[in-house]
Amino acid sequence: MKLYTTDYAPNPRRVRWVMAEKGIGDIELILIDIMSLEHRTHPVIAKAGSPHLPVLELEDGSVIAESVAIGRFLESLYPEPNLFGRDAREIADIEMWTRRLEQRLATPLMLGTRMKAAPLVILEDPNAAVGDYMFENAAAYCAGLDAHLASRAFITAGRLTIADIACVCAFDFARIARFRPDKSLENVARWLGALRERAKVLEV
Ligand SMILES: N[C@@H](CCC(=O)N[C@@H](CS)C(=O)NCC(=O)O)C(=O)O
Repeated sequence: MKLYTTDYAPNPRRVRWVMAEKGIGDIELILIDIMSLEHRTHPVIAKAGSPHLPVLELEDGSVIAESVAIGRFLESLYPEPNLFGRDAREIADIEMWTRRLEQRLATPLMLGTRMKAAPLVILEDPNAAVGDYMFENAAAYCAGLDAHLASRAFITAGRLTIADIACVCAFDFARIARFRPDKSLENVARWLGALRERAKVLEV
């Protein structure tokens, strides 16, 4: 299999993080130069029906897109360590948190960054007001997340899951547009610090 990926982008990084957690070493990484818009004309990426990364190409030449869908596919091939849930209840909780955090936090952070970060003008028409709105929404959600994390080291299930990975990748990406969770949110800071350290060790 081949993973079409790119440096610095949050969604491909989610998949590389899943691969690192699971010790997956037999998927070839194909580096795409997103800043020269290589992804918009690449024939394999075109098969996914949307010019976005990551894309996983299977041995039969078919493709899977969407970072969480790719992660879920990899989990079925490489079950350990479990990142998507071991039983019905865990699967539901992890899905609930992943979707909630995607909609309320990760997407506003990623879109806000695209609207505000000067180098990304190649990909997006910048609009600082829309970017500010996205960041204000993400910042407001962070307060609730801080309360949730007061008694937890991870978002749910008592261990690292795709919900943590999806979120941390968005927080890290938003640093290029200078988004930082409010300093008073100590639980978010502790959680982010621990997971950034983990990602550093895994080199993702
Ligand atoms: N929901 C998709 C989002 C994919 C996406 O937006 N990828 C970005 C990189 S993080 C991209 O390829 N952008 C290219 C562009 O905007 O032209 C996923 O989770 O994989």
